[in-house]
Amino acid sequence: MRTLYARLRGGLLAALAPVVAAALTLGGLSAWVAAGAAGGPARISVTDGRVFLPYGSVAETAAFFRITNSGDSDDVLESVRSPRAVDVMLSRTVEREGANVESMRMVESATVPAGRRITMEPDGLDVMLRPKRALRLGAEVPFVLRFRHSGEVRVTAVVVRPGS
Ligand SMILES: [Cu+2]
Repeated sequence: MRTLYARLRGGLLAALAPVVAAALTLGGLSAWVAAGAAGGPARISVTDGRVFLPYGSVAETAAFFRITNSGDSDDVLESVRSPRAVDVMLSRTVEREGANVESMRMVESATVPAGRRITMEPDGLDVMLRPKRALRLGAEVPFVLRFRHSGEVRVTAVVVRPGS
């Protein structure tokens, strides 16, 4: 999503750079609960779905979710789809070491370790998509996230202004 946010964030980038670097180092992971007894299954919940309202005539946008694994085994997000969008794919923005340059690449999957939470964000993991029809602020867009062990999780994401 780097190109879409470049204009928006241009003025803020200098101030935000140290924070962004720290977030990337953590890889979007944060501790959720202490690891419990070994051997239990993954327990996945998906919350806080958001889709950025596309800019003007730009067709592509991004969606973000918070994925919590409160179980005892890792799980893997393998795909995302939506009946309201095409070209839905996982992507990750990476900052090249020392180069002060960000680039985005598609990724096949994202591991959600046991006892951890992944928070998607514009400078980390996100879901790229191309809405079939124009999105309206506040509308709810349905998504299906498919996990290797937990199967399909249906969630809705609210259309919000980029950055919120
Ligand atoms: Cu992206």
